[in-house]
Amino acid sequence: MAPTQPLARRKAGTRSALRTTIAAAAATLVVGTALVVPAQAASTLKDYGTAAGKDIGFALDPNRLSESAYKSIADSEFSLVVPENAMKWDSTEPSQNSFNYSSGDQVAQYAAQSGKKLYGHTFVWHQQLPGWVSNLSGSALESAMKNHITNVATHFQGKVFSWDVVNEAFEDNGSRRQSVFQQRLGDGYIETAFKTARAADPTAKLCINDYSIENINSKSTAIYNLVKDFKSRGVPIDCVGFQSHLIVGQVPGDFQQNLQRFADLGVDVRITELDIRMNTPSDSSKLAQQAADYKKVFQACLGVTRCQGVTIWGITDKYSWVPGTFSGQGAALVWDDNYAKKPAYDGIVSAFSGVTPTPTPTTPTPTPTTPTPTPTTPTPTPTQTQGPAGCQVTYSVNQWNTGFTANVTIKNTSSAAINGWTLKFSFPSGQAITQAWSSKASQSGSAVTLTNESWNGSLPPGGSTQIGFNGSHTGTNTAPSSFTLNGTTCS
Ligand code: G2I
Repeated sequence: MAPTQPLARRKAGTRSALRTTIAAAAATLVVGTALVVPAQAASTLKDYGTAAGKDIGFALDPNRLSESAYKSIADSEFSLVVPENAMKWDSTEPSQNSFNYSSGDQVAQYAAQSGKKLYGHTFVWHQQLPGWVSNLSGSALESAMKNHITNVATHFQGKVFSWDVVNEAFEDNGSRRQSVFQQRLGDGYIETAFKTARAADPTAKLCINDYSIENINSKSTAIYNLVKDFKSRGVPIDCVGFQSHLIVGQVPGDFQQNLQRFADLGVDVRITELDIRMNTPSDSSKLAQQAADYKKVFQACLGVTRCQGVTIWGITDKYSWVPGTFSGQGAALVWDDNYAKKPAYDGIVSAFSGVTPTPTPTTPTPTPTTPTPTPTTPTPTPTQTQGPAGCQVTYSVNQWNTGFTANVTIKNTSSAAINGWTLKFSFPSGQAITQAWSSKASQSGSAVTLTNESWNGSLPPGGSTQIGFNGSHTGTNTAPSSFTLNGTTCS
């Protein structure tokens, strides 16, 4: 999974006692200081997407950005952001002609500052529609709809590159949903909405978006026919969004074929709201199936040139909309309640087989605190739940003359959840950690102890987490030959 080559595990050479003493002293001095050498982080979903020419998006609730684990995944893993709720009608125009962009602007600001594409969601939808809209009739409703689209599109022009213009306009049987727009304006309202959006922002891509259209069925065919009709009459439409709120084990076999038939009409396609739910609680077999399902969805997009990318409807299971809507279901996203990567993450990465990720160089955030004193006695291992089989550690480095960055993946290969972990190993050739991220590091002589942060301590069966550190070496940088996790030797 990691782009860097794992160092060959060579037998540690003998080192003089003097050198060990010096290295240990150096470790004591430098732990907690920042190196100025830019480090290269492990590959992220965004890196794979960039290399494959696909956007990797997520739905953002800007209120969660104050949570550091949320923000750090948002920052590093995605190239596109869509507001989960912040640009919907009830947020942007809660009372008639009185526009409120505070939440939407927060999302736009985050997109700009984190270098992500901003996808707009959504102008016309029967849900999250303020009551005043439903009280209008006939031409007043049409004017209000046009006014809404024009104002919101104009406000975000140059920031939002693509809009869901109309959302969920069809029923499963392919008939029009009897929304207030359909009932009072008739079939033509979709066309009116698209024309209004094009006039307001001629630069934005305009999409129709819906759920349960991932396979070839009555509903997707109704949208297919609408797109075909719009294209033949010159009504503006650029893209179709396939929400993909799916169920574990039920990814349609004809997903790619369905995406392709839309692409062949001359529109872009995109997976816009992906999540794959299961009956809770999760277990290792459901999580493995979910990983295979995420892989299948990404493969469907990768197999279609006009598929622009995949957006996941959130980051952590903790904040997913699913349990609130489908009682007894959830665990639908890629990171669990504690921000640990689920097997789905590796499932997605495996969909990119053959793609060499475009690395994201990052400079590690300097540790703001005073150096962590090197403990002289080993840190006691807290009581852990440890399954029978144990753990797997992947250790890879990027190195230069006297420094290196290590990326370490810790995987729980046991059948029990790990709640809190301590990883221990020895440096064989006098290396010293200078700065660690995603774990708390201490070093005593050659012995290194890394313990979880509050947000990555839980590793479900099959779950993994990535941590990293910068270090110094004296010319030889032999990789540690063995690791223990909570006292168990890892493979
Ligand atoms: O329902 C899942 C998605 C289906 N496709 C369109 C999407 O826009 C929709 O997203 C969900 C959001 O994920 C939820 O967060 O849309 C829901 C509304 O239909 C959103 O839920 C709402 C709650 O219903 C409100 O009570 C709450 O105030 O989220 C609001 C903000 O947290």
